[in-house]
Amino acid sequence: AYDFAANHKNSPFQGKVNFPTGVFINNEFSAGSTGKTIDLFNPSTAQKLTEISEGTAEDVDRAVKAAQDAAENRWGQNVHGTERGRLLIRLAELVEEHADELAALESLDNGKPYKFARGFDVPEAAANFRYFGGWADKVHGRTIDVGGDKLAYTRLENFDVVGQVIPWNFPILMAAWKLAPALAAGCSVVLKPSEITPLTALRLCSLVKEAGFPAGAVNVVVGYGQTVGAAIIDHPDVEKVAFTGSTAVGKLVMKAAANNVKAVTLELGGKSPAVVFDDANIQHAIQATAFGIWFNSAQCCCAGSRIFVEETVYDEFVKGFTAHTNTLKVGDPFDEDTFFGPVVSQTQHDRVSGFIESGKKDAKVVECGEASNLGGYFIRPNIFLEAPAECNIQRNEIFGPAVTITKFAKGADIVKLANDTEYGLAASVFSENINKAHKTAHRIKAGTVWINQHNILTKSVPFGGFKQSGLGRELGSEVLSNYLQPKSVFTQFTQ
Ligand code: TXE
Repeated sequence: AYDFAANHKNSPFQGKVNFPTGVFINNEFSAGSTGKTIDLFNPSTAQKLTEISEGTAEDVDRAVKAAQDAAENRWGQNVHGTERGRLLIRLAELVEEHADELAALESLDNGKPYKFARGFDVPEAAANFRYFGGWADKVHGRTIDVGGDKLAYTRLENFDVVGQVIPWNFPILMAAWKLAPALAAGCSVVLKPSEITPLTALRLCSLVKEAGFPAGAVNVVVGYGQTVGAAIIDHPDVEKVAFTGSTAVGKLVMKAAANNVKAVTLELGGKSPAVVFDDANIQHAIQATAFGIWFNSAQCCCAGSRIFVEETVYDEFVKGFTAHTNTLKVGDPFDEDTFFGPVVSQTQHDRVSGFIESGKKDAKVVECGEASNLGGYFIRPNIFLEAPAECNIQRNEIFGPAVTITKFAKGADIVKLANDTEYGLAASVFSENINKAHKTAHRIKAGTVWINQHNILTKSVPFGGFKQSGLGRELGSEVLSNYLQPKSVFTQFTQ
């Protein structure tokens, strides 16, 4: 067992945790079919943490069969929404009961500060299970007046088996975002967590079983994208796929799903703008845009990575933003005062560092905070000033602690610049002028526009991309339609 007390004196959770292993099918853990393993690393030390059983296409096939069997015999249309809701709410309670442990595990596996895992990721995961538990018996069709001796009504029927593939930036929360609405709708699920951060999704599986979900309703196969991920997307009996990850892989998923005309929803990358007008509350805008980019070491799909500031307040903003960023500590995720943990992996460290090096050639850089000497995948925050619109760091998703701040002329059409990206996931507008703020929000092409805040997400507000940031919506009542198909029943009275 992994002993938090022995390894992390500063961890608020001091218990021991048995690392879950393998593949979870039919409410049982097992090893992958080949017996191979995947090494997991602690991002804070770059040391190997453990190894985890590697799933395969064969395991995916076993998981799909289990899910289908559940759909036919124990789940889906066999279980009324009220009971599905009860199970989801029980799962929410179990997540809350184990919140300290789950947060510590998340922090260890992903590198995010414990205080954020405990204060946001884990409670918000529980909140998703509870919220969608509430929806489970409130989803139904409608009756349509077609006149004469006829009756038409619709039923919203769940897909039997859905496949879900999720990334490493919010491991337990992404699992909850995907599982909660699918289970509320009555689908059976085969989910692949990221091979880099599978620990909390697997721990969640034991809570799914404890909550009383029938065998086969939730199946999790850990493995690589090209093997397990592709096997889920390609499987002929998986009727719908939901993917969160890079836009590049999202395009592959969409193409592969075309082979059997699978329903697809995609939540992909972004290059979200934050627009600060000179009539904003500047101190507030500084704090909010800093949170908008730096939260989770900027590993957020909706991170406000392009900040545009009206020229009249640009100097004041840059000075305040830099000073504020300098107060945010880079360090051990278990330290109470840490804001920036490491980025998630060596690969991401190299990728983000490459962007930062290229940015230094194109723009003026302000390096903030202190470089960590902890030995893990730490990157201090970098602020790039006046980067040209066409350069690498202005166009591409960096997904690490780097931001551009760009000046715009007073009265210039900033929306054109904000929209000058292939992405459209999110944006924010800072102004005390309600008319300007809302009019600007309406013109920005993005699935979410925040006014006077950035990076605020919750279970009841839909979230998803315009343009190449995705298809379909997560969260809110909107996400339920991803997992349901309407059936029309059209009757002729004969007497
Ligand atoms: O993502 P991948 P990576 C962006 C971000 C980041 C970059 C690369 O810019 O720097 O992507 O990250 C699975 N078929 N985002 O390479 O590969 C994979 O195993 C099926 C933004 O880690 O897209 C993992 O479970 N599945 C994003 C998931 O896809 C495949 C969050 C995401 O990994 C697959 C993550 C395949 N062929 C990265 N290849 C966001 N929107 O939040 C990989 N996967």
